[in-house]
Amino acid sequence: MTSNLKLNRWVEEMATLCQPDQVRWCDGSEQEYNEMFQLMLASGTAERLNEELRPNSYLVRSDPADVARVEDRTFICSENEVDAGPTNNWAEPEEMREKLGGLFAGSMRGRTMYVIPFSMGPIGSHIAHIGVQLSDSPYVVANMRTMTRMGTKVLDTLGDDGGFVPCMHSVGYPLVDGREDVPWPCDGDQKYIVHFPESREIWSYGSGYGGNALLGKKCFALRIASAMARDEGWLAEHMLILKITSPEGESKFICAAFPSACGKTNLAMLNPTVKDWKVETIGDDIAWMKFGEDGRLYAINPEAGFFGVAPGTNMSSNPNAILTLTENAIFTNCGKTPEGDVWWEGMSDPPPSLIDWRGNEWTPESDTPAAHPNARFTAVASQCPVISDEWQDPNGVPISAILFGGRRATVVPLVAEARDWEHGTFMGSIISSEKTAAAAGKVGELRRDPMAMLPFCGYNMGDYWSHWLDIGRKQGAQMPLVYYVNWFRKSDTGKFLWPGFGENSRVLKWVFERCNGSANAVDTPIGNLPTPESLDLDGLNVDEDALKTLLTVDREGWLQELPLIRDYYARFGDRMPNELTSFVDNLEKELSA
Ligand code: SAT
Ligand code: MN
Repeated sequence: MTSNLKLNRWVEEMATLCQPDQVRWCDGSEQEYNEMFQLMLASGTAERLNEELRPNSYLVRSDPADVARVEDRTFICSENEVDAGPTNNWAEPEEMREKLGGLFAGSMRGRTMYVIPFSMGPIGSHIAHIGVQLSDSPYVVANMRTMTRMGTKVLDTLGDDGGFVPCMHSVGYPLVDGREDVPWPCDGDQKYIVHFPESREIWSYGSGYGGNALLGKKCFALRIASAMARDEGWLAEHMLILKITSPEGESKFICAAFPSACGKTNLAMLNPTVKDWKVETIGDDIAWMKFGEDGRLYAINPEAGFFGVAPGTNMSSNPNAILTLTENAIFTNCGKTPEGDVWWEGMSDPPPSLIDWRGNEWTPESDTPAAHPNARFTAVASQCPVISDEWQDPNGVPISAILFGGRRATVVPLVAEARDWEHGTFMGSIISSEKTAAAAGKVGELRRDPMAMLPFCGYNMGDYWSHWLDIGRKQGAQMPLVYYVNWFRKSDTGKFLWPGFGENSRVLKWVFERCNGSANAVDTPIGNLPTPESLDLDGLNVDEDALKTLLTVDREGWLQELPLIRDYYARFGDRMPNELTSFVDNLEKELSA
């Protein structure tokens, strides 16, 4: 219970709607976390891992019909369709409310409704915001305790009249008419992940997995928060935050946005190969940025843990993630070794036999993977060996640079610096990854993912770009420098030209030195590119031809790409900001000159 009238009333109203057997207010304690796992052990949802190999950790297997975010079941229900824009699924809000009312009616019968108060960001930070999730899933309670600041302390901060984002969640599997419970209850056929951006509400039905169910993450911290940020003059972005420190002991903070499968968590925790430089982690997925009194953008990581993709994570791709997971971790849809530890593809040589993520016997000869490709780990950020001292600073950290990146085999160079914020907004708006292997000299089919926000922007993407431009107009010279990076350029024979991983620190170092005005660049039509001498290549084995490809402007390639950008922009109609369209025209002129 709380003294917050609005919260009490809402909880009562939702309990009346969902008809749980009981309502339980979560306090966020360790005891409560353990109790959730006792329940999950009893229901067959979770297994305890070997205490010696993986202390205080659990493996959970989901229903095969519930293994990832469901973008086609995700809706932005703004009053007007045009405010959701062409990149979101829109549904008429009143019709959707009626639909949800029907689905949630009685949806928690036979279960407990947990009240989960949580803070996105350090409690009491002026950049943080509070949400309250109601859920009938103990798995969600346990994960929310790791991923957010959760429990009684949040209610204390909320006080009598504090505001919160209501986040309604049910797995959609009421225990009625003698129906037995199952290890992973969900509604395989009917899933709805619904956002009302104007009234700032989230309603999620039918899934217990990841971003569908841990509503603080993508639903609140990105979709709803992006709409709040637009109205209130700040930024809610799908970005990691890292701290980089020079041998002289000077530190800067950098944000970076990448579409999925570009190694964002790896970059956030990278071990630099440039001598005596240090990189530390603030966040691996989301950044909220507000202006400080000095006019600079200050960022917090609204999350308190990592919910990362397990497959591919190993001691060379991301040692710091592996070390974060040594204890107190939740593993979902990973394989299980005979010794009682977890295993996933790309972790190490496959063991001779396993139980796979579906609970079946598995050997290296099996033609299905042991871990689901979207298998996940959940662990608190404080366990990361390279977590930065500032990661909980309520004032946030001042951002010097923002990186945008995609996965491009062709055209896009290793790094280009935007001339100014407006140009940087243009760069962010054209981020793309190749869907298909690109033929040499020809652009493959592209998947656009502007600012890596395609599935996460809670309103019209055209308006979102206008918001970015507005913010820059207000702050001008105080804005971070912006960069477009590409670790994935390939040769004509299909070989990666850049080694990536820890070697990406060479690009971070150049960015750092650009912010200080101490590294050189050449002005080109697509922005400022490093001179070969300005990029620290000491001890790196990249041949001269590769370097040339990585650091020159592919004029033909860019010219081929401009019509694709124009087509994409055209989708946004009159919501498309003219400034960005002008960049395409200017780029064409400069490239043809
Ligand atoms: O499942 S999450 O949305 O939390 C992670 C992701 O899909 O990016
Ligand atoms: Mn993400």
